[in-house]
Amino acid sequence: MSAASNGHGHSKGNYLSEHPIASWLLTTDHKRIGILYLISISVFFGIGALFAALVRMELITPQGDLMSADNYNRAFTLHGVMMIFFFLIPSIPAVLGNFCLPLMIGAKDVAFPRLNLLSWYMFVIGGSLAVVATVRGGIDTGWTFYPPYSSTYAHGQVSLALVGVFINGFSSIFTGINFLVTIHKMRAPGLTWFRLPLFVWAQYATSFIIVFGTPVVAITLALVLVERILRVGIFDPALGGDPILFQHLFWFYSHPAVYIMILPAMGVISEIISTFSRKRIFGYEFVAFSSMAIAIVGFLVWGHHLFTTGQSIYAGMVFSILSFLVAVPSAVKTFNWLTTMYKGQVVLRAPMLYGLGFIGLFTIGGLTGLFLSSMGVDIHLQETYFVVAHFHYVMVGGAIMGYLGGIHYWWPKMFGRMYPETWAKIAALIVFVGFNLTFFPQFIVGNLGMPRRYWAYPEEWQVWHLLSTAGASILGVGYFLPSVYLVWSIFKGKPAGNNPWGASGLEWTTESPPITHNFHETPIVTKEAYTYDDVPDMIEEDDQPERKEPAHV
Ligand code: HEM
Ligand SMILES: [Cu+2]
Repeated sequence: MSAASNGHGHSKGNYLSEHPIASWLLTTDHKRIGILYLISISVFFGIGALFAALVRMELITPQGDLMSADNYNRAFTLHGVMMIFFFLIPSIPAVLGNFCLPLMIGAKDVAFPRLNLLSWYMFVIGGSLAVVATVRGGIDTGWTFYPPYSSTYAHGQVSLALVGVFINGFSSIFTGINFLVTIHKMRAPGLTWFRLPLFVWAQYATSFIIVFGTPVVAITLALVLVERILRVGIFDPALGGDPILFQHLFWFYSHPAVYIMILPAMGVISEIISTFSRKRIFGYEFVAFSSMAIAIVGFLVWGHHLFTTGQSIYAGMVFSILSFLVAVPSAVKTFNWLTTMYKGQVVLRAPMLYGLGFIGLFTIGGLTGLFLSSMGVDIHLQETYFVVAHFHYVMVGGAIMGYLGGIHYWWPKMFGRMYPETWAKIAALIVFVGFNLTFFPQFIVGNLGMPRRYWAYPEEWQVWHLLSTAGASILGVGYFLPSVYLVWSIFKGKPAGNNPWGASGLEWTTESPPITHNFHETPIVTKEAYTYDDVPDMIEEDDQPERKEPAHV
């Protein structure tokens, strides 16, 4: 099966070689689509971050003195909508999944390249509508769009934002279907299921959640729209509807959605830990199956968001126990990563620092989830900053750490250049410190009683908010730095070579940046994932790009 080589033997051209804008906007190359997502997602992240800064600035003082209450509501809503729907959910699958998945399984592209491009357009259109909604008056419902507020009382551009999120749902579903079919049908000869890299397993489990969950939220939000415009009673009790029904439908998707954000990050971490410990992940099969277990059990726990809605106490007990159950596969992964490092030769390069940061922060986030899953404790903590801290630990500390780790890990493959390692390490440390300073105080002030989504608060809590805002400023610097040195590296970085980390996956056997069709010859796989006997060593850390360029072809 290795006859696919002829035709593109020239090694000068790669997927970046052709420049006209149209060749990008009409591309069906999964690598280019990954880069398009990288750019558009970064823009949406920037907008979301701007509104986070506004929220934190308002909370420096106990009085609500920076914005009006209405504008504060709009600010945190836009922050949540942008970050959740247009950054966290698509980030790793759409950027790193699109770029790496076909390379990692030895394929030329995803199964449906044109559908892939369509997904990107729907994503950009959806995100733009949400931004337009804000510019034209704003939305103040919170990212959860709870009716009857969102369906009946909220003013402004709620409908437009709902349409944006709805369209984006299709983008998600198309990507999920694309990945499922690609992983089933397009693996290179010899690449059996249990030889797949764990990042591919994670994408597989994630795609499964996307395809089964997203239609539910899309239809739910469409129903809010119908109620809002046509006044049909679905969720608003004044019209004969049931607002708790909305919460069930919304969380049936949105709890699994938190795993859409975290599972891909876990996949990235598995790649990084293995590569920088130079060792097969301990208990590979357990790590692979724990992704599937999380995907399945994740669908059974949505009721832990409804403990205080008056749902039956027995239902609450079942949801509580099942929520505790999700901790098991998560703990399996963490245990196996630690065991992998324990027996490996750990090298602390930049991606590994992000990987270690992920493990620490995700552990705190996951464990505090157990507090919230205990019904009695949740009565006290519900709708407080404790919840805010919990989900930021998992989503910002976990998912974004994983995303940044993955970007740093695959960057040399994507652009063929190395970034200045020292800067990357400094940024990783700043992010870690800034993150903890921002969100740890929120556990405390939440436990003291500070409700979420309030723009003013009693004076004695100011110190916690001050710490938090100071931390957010540091965190901001930490996030900004990579955008500087990474872009710099595209133009000035040292050539990376095919496999700078001495990693073992198929993506490292082709050129950096890869040629348009990925491989000169279809690779044939004869080994398990993560075998390091016959891969080159990691290149030395070297921060002086002025030095002689290595004499590669
Ligand atoms: C693995 C990644 C996780 C992510 C990304 C995540 C994310 C979130 C988010 C976004 C919320 C807030 C939703 C809102 O806006 O109201 C939340 C709340 C909650 N999470 Fe998690 N979570 C994760 C893990 C867990 C785990 C492992 C558990 C339990 C075992 C858990 C239990 C809860 C509970 C009970 C709440 C509701 C708290 C309340 O509203 O009172 N979470 N989580
Ligand atoms: Cu949940």
